[in-house]
Amino acid sequence: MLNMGPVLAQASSKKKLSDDERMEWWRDSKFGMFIHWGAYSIIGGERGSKIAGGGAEWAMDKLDYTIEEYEKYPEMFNPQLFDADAWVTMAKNAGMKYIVLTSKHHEGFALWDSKVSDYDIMDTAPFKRDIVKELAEACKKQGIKFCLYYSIVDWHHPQAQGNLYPNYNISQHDDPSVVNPEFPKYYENYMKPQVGELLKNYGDIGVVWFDGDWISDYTTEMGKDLYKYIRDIQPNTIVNNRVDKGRTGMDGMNNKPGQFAGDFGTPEQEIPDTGIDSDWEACMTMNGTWGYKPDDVNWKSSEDLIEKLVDIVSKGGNFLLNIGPDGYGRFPAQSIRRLDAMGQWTKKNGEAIYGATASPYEKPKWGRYTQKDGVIYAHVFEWPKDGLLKLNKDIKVKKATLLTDPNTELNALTTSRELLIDVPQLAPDTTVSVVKIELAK
Ligand code: FHN
Repeated sequence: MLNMGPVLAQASSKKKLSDDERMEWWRDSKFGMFIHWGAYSIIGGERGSKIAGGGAEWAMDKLDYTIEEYEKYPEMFNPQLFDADAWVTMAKNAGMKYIVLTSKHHEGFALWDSKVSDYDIMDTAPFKRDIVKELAEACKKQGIKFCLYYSIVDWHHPQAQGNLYPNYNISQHDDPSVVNPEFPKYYENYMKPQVGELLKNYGDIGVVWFDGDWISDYTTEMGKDLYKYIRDIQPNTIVNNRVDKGRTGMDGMNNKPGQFAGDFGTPEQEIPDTGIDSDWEACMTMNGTWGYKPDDVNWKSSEDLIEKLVDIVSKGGNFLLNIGPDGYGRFPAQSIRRLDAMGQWTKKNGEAIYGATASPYEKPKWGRYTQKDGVIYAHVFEWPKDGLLKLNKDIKVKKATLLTDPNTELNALTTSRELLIDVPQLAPDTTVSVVKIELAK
């Protein structure tokens, strides 16, 4: 029996909600933190003079570790500087409303006290602290939704990684001509029970975020079965579309609505061109890697990340922005600086983000629109040099103000071609400035 502690023990089994009610908190949240953390965070994408290309969480594959060689990293995973409360506070201060932690990535190492496996934080690692539990408690205390990522791909489990079969290596997981007949046993006796542990022992789980759906061994029958299994345990949990086989490439959208299980699409490292009439969440890295990789200095600027948040919300999506903590349990300083900058912006402009949706108007050249409760928010990326903001003429203004200065009404004039709003010469924000337009009935 796990000692869940007082906070999680209070987790309730609430009444079953309708789909719209179930999705409501997630749709309103708009901004979440992805955390890629595991034994790969010690490796940092480097092995001798070799640097892994792309994501450092793929170190086991990219740097050619055998299972035995790789096992020594979980055996030394001892992140003494891990502080769940501090992580949650950083997410919260950035304006994020939920956290998705990689409970087990492709490497197969579980960050919680799994009774199904010894390849976990309690039995293999010297750390011997249940990371999932600590983070779940910290989220609950600070009012952030706690969510878990789980990888279907498992390079460590003998029935999943397929090395038992001739000419099969971990990079060939997506080759349909290579079938691993042992995989269904891994699914039934290992993967499903592990997912069950996560849903039964850590209180309410906001989202279960699967990954690794592309491997040919995993079937749509398994996906539908898993989705039902999860909702039977926690009826109100939300599950991403990678639980099944419906996503298309990296765009993550479900191309056949209704045919596959899953509650939302998961575009990865990209933002759709226009709004999409279904739930979706774009996940993205701050540099070019999900797992910690000091060699990667390709950081997106804070301004760029703020614009991406706005762009996504203006198209009806959520933004899941990644952090790759190091092997000691620290967020990279570059990530912390970007979280701070996003927090300063969301504190001033959050009204135009949380609970907002796509507007019916085409995106303007100078920025984006969001809308909520009879208000259009004009997010201006490029402040007009002539002091005249040109908007869609169908927007009927009752009152226009700067979001950060509600007492100064701005003059508005509709011409035959556009709506003109007279704005101050100087942009109120150094990144995205927001003009609030209350609509006439
Ligand atoms: O292979 C993974 C990758 O490491 C990372 O976890 C991302 C996050 O969406 N998903 C994968 C590929 O789709």
